[in-house]
Amino acid sequence: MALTLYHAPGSRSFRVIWLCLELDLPLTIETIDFSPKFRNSERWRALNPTGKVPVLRDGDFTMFESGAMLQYLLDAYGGGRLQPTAGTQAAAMFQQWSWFAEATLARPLGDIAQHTVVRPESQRIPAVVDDARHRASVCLQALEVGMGSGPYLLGDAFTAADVNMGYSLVLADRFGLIEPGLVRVASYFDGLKARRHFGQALRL
Ligand SMILES: N[C@@H](CCC(=O)N[C@@H](CS)C(=O)NCC(=O)O)C(=O)O
Repeated sequence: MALTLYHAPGSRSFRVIWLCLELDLPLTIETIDFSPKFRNSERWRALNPTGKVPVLRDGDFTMFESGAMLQYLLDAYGGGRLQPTAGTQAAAMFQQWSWFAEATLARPLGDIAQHTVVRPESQRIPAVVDDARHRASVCLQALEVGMGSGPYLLGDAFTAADVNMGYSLVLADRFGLIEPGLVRVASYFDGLKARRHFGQALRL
């Protein structure tokens, strides 16, 4: 194992750092220049053809997509920790919430980020932000009614699905979307934030 994460503070690389801390896996972190110029460079595109962050290396193996990185780390080095047994209903829920976190909830959150922070001001469209805030609220409401009584997505067991969701909730919180009515979501998020490695990962 020779894990290197190409990281930008505040980005989805948080998921990989948090999981490695929870699994006690040794990880070298290289903080990259998040500017569009660097991310569009040939050097970065060779590692991640999408021009996005993060990238994970394990020796001479390289991959992008943060959720897939988590699955790789669990399967290669997790020894059965932080994920349910494949083929069970718990594993189906693990997949449901992991995919929901990135493919459904993080989509509108990404649109908000693009049109408030990432793109140059001249390319930002306020109507996209309004629409994305609405779509994100619908997703958070789905989490509120769909997640059960917790404390984690799969009940008592903390899993990597919570790591996937944790970053999406960091973003939602950053955009002021965890509103007072989202009682379960707020208490779930508080529980994630109370984990020692959450704070440690966020500070890197
Ligand atoms: N689904 C991808 C999303 C990657 C992504 O959107 N990364 C953001 C940072 S968290 C980024 O690089 N944004 C810059 C851009 O899209 O221009 C993943 O989970 O790795």
